[in-house]
Order: sequence, then structure tokens, then C-alpha cells
Amino acid sequence: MKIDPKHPRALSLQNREKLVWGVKNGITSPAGLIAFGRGEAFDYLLSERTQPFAKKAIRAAAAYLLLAKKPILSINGNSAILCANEFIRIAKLLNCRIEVNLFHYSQSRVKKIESLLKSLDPERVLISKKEEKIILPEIASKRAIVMREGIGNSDCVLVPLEDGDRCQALVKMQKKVIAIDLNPLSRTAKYAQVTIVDNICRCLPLLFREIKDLKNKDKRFLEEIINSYDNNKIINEALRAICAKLDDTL
Ligand code: PTJ
Repeated sequence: MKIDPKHPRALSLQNREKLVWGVKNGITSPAGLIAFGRGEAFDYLLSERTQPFAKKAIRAAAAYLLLAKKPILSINGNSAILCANEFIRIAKLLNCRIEVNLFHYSQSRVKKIESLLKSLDPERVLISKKEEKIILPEIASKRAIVMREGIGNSDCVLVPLEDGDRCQALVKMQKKVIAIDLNPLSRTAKYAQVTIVDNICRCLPLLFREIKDLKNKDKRFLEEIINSYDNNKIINEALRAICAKLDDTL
């Protein structure tokens, strides 16, 4: 479908088309369309803007990723189809890799997402290998299947668009978890060390810029950002923004 760029909801419509294309081509899971719709509902309540609390979270996320010894970017079918280029840019800047990790797991979809990323930059993708796979404990879905060299040995994981037990399990394993989730009520949002309550399409370019700005700062400067960051406060600010939006409308 051709979308008129002057349409007031052009961006959202373009993203929907990308996801539909992703489903037709075996990259995105059909359930990804539903997940995207849930995200859009929250985005609407957040005025479809990157709010100040999201900017604070983006800064803390950049500090965590820069301080990490072995950061990794986890990608699923939705984030791959919406933002593969941004993942590659961030991975290059951090000199880290991207690992495909799926809820609706299938070997074929893993391969397709890996190929998509490989076509952009083969060095940034952690290609899955049978002998490298391990199963993380306390995860009820196939998201538990990870690569030892990737999420397995990482100390900081970027986890976009999921609501589940993986975040909790990763935190329990002493890893730092940065979530991107428009739903501030989700389990992932609650358990992550940093929750970016924003649309992935808006916040990843901002995260890239923030990492670039902070890249040459010393360790103490980055630690101060983290020490003064309070994720519970950020979640509360997000919830208050949603309530204020509803109050204004009533
Ligand atoms: O590719 P797979 O198999 O790994 O599956 C991916 C989905 C997204 C289908 C899977 O992880 C899933 O079912 O996720 P949930 O439990 O529906 O959670 C997705 C979360 O992402 C929800 O809280 C949504 O509000 C949020 N979300 C959806 N679209 C966006 C978003 N957050 C930020 N930006 C978005 N564009």
C-alpha cells in the first residue's frame, strides 16, 4: 500500500506496512502485529513523543552500555523489521554484536533475521550455531535459547519489545538489562535496570547519539549518570504522563 507522507499518521502506517511485509517474508511473527498494536495504543497515550523520562532513561542506557565489558543487543522479529539499521549503527559504535532471540522461535526465522542483519554488516551479527547454544534457567519460552558467546556471557543486554520472564531471569543472572517498551506496566519494564518507555523507532536514533556523546567521557562520569538514575521514578513518571494525558482529555 502506498502511504501519502502528508497523512497525519504516515509514520505509524509505514511501520504497519513494514511489519506486514515482515510477516509475509517470514521475519516477523504474526503475533508481532498484535504486539505492535498494543505498543501503538500506549504511544498514543504518550502523545507519540519522546518524553523527558525517556530521554533520562536513554542517557542511563548509554552509560550502562559504555561501561559494560561485554554488551549485546538482542533483536526479535519486530525490532529487526522496524530498526535493523539502527541496531547495526549502535553495535558498530559499541563494537559489540547483535543476537537474534525469539519468543515464537523457529530456526527459519532466526536464519532470515540473521541474513537481514548480515546484508547490512556481517561483522555485527552473532550467527547461531547448534554447538554454541545454551538454555537460560527460569524462562518458560524458547527465549531461553541463547548463544554462550552472546547473551550467555554478556554483562549488559539491550532487550527491546518483549513482555516476559527473560528480563527477570537475566537480572537474576547479574546482568544489566535495558528494556525498550512503550508499556510501563509490563513485567520487563518493571524488572529492567533501565526502561526506555518510548517507541523503538524514535528512541534508537537518540540512543545512538547519546552513546556517541558519552563515548569519550571517563568511567567516573558514566558511573555518576548511573548512580543518579532511578528506574522506579522513571516508570512512575511515565504512568503519570499517561494519567495526565487522560485527565486533559476528560
Ligand atoms: O519475534 P518474536 O517471536 O520474538 O516475537 C516478538 C513479539 C513482540 C511478538 C514478542 O516479543 C511478544 O509477544 O511481545 P509482547 O509480550 O507482546 O510484548 C511486546 C511489548 O512491546 C509490549 O509491551 C508493547 O507495548 C511493546 N511495543 C510494541 N511495539 C513497540 C513497543 N515498544 C516500543 N516500540 C514499539 N514500536
